[in-house]
Amino acid sequence: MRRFFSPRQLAHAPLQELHNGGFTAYAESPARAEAMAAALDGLELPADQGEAAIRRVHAPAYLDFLKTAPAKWAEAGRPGDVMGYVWPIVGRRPLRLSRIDALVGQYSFDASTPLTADTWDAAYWSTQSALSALAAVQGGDRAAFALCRPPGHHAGADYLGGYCYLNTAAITAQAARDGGAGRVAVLDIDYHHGNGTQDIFYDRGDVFYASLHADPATDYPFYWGHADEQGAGAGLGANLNLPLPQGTTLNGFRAAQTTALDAIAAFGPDLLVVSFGADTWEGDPISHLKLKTEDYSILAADIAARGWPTVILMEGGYAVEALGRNVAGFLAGF
Ligand code: SP5
Ligand code: ZN
Repeated sequence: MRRFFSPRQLAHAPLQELHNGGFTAYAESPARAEAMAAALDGLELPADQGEAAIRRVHAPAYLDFLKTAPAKWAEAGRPGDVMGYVWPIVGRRPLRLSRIDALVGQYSFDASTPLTADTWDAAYWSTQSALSALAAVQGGDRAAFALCRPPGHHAGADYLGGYCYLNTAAITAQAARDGGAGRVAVLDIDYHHGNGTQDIFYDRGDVFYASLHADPATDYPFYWGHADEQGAGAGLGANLNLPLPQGTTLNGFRAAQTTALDAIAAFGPDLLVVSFGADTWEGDPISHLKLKTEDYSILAADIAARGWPTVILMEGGYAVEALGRNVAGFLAGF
């Protein structure tokens, strides 16, 4: 299986995130990608396909914000990384504010996703890795992998959050649609609900979103990922959330994944995008599921057995020391 990664994805390195009332070291560190890259042989550099596919998903004003916020922050005399402290509530009036604090509140939903001067470039190359993996599958490969970092599934059309800036899965799914795939499914098996991906496709019937994740009643991102979120309008029935209790082991996870795969089979996709997170591992420092390293090859084999052309994208996973073998095991199982 071909696999893509650019070292330019490493430069993004926020110092800290707000967590439980205090600042802690940023969990989504460059060391994650270095550990995965060290465990995977044959990594290829992605081609530069430009911003067109990104602009099919993200709002122009949001992309301008990602590119210009670090300079505005520095101009305002602020130290450290860009981070919001005031957020508009849902249903905000469309005010045209320009102060950096107002902008970062408008375009984000948490205080654990700082922007640095290197964030845009790293996030851009993360999307290019995803698009190169898609190109390999469009060219006839059975499957391909992109070592996406920063991750993407929490980012919406016009907001960042959850360590995510550009939604690689949504960009890939939309690019597949634009490339001729009639129906695309996204299977999200990161520990967290992919609220951004859900939001982007919520009212569409051509992209099916299915997610296994820790119950948002107990886990981030809290406000999305509940079982009653089933899509709207033309997308009603094309969104499937399968919340899992903390402590779930392989049997429970595998059964839920089979439920998701059966629903995707009924939808009948031409292409599958997998948002793969290794933060479901038993030793993950910020998560509470109990998958073992050897479980990942079993889960991947279950997905592969369905036979769909598949683009696998990296999302979360924060146990740096175990990340390489967990990802390598998943790809080997596929
Ligand atoms: C892509 C992805 O997995 N995003 C997860 C975002 C979760 N953020 C909320 C949890 C914050 C936990 N912070 C722990 C910091 C330890 N230094
Ligand atoms: Zn996650």
